[in-house]
Amino acid sequence: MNLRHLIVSRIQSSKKAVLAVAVAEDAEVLSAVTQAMKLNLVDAILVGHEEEIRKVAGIHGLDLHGSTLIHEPDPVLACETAVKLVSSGKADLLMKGLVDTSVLLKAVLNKDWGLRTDHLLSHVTVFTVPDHERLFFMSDGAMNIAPELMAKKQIIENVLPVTRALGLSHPKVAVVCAVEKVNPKMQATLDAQALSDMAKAGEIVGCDVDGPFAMDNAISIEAAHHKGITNVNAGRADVLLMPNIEAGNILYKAMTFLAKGTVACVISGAQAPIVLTSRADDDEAKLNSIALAVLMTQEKTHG
Ligand code: COD
Repeated sequence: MNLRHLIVSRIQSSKKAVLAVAVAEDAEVLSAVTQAMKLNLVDAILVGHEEEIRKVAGIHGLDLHGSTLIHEPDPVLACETAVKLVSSGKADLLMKGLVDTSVLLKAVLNKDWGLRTDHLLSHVTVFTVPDHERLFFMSDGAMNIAPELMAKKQIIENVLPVTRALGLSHPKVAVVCAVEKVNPKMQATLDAQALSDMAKAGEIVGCDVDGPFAMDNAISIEAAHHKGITNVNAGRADVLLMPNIEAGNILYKAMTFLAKGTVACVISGAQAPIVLTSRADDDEAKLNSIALAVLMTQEKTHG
């Protein structure tokens, strides 16, 4: 399955989105942004050290034609400028460049000029892996460090606009733990039971929520049968809700670096979609993520 083709094929609007890039002086970021411009997905506003941006583009033969450059050499101020471009309506999307995730997210969460809403913000990853003809969604591997029960509920809710945008209107969410049975000593399993109960009581809508599941019986029907798990959704998860940022981030890196998976990521729940990939991700992951964020602008809400 070609993730980029799938995402791009679902973009209906022919109007380009305006993408504000915070600290744009990075080869992979500029490569992804210039490719997105060539695909007519975006017009870019590149905020950062102008001379460095031009130098990096020159070294890698990247054509910045059509982009606007704003010189702001200080990374914290570059994040502020890029966030304000979005919150003021001058740009539709935000993208992280060569800057620590937490620096950009602190700007995003600024109470006066950030991109907060009355909902939690969280990071959603879509990935495909060779030999599996299906999409997997995973959250949260990059923003919420140790979410408590009600934060996990909102993390699930933030995944739903992303699954909908990719054609899954009622996904199956697996609350992933270390084991598939509730163990009072493992908070994640108690949360899983509570989230599953909330969904059954209609407090989480638009998806099935089941758990606790271990990773194997969340995604493999055979593993679920082998363990005698009778839940009809066992082994069929579309969405993997991870217990904390470590588990989510490790799964993300394992899928990309070990399983040769393809990913696209977005922060959901903010006033606008935010492209936030790991600095180690290649330009393909970054381009896929820009395309996903453009697709998300078609959704009425971003979370
Ligand atoms: N959604 C909405 N509001 C939030 C969120 C959220 N996910 N997180 C915090 N807030 C609000 C709080 O309610 C509060 O009003 C304010 O923001 C500050 O909250 P703190 O003090 O808990 O948060 P910060 O500013 O110290 O940190 C927020 C970060 C998102 C920066 C922090 O959680 C973080 O560093 N996350 C991990 C980022 C990271 O390193 N990822 C690496 C993998 S790529």
